[in-house]
Amino acid sequence: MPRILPGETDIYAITDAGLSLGRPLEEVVSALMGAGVRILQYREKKLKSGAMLEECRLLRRLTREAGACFIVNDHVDIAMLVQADGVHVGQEDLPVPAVRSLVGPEMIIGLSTHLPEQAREARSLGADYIGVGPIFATNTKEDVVDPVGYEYLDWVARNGDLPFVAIGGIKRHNIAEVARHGARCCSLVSELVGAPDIRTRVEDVRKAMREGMVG
Ligand code: TZP
Ligand code: MG
Repeated sequence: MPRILPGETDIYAITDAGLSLGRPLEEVVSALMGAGVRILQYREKKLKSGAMLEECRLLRRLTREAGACFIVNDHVDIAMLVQADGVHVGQEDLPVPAVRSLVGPEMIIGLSTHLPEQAREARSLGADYIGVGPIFATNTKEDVVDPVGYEYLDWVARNGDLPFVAIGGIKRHNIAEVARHGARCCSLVSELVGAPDIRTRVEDVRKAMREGMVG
């Protein structure tokens, strides 16, 4: 089965247990997969490592069955243990070259960036794609940096040399505009996992994004 990479498909979903309206992770991720989402990141800041490992085993199975790319946030060890497709790190996490030395040449490494200098550096560090954001203010991430707005997104869309994923405060009402600024892959947390009807929400988000891509 061909591997889908971040940047190659419209929606990149990220889990958040606290925003999932009390529904079990399996239900949320099954709904995302059923709606055709093909990139999923496991992002969990509260659980103990053993519990995270169990959840990632489950998500590895669900994403594999759906033919989706599975990425683990922060936890390189767990990504390796469950044979995830990738791992995503921030500027304050383990440096990308150190992650690469652990995971080998095949695993996808994503790096969050907020500035042109960080985007320029990402390829030489060995990242395969970059996160670009937060585009807008968001309450989902606790230690989030100030919104970068469209200026940095425009810069990456014109000058970037890696696949990129826009993130931060992206909703169905603003995703067309984000797409108009050059994003071809958008990462959403609360807008997807917090939807009462996830399938309909994915359809709505996708439709809005396509409008931005053509308009
Ligand atoms: N990294 C930058 S912003 C963000 C992360 C993980 C959270 C985005 O969440 P939401 O709910 O889509 O604004
Ligand atoms: Mg991190």
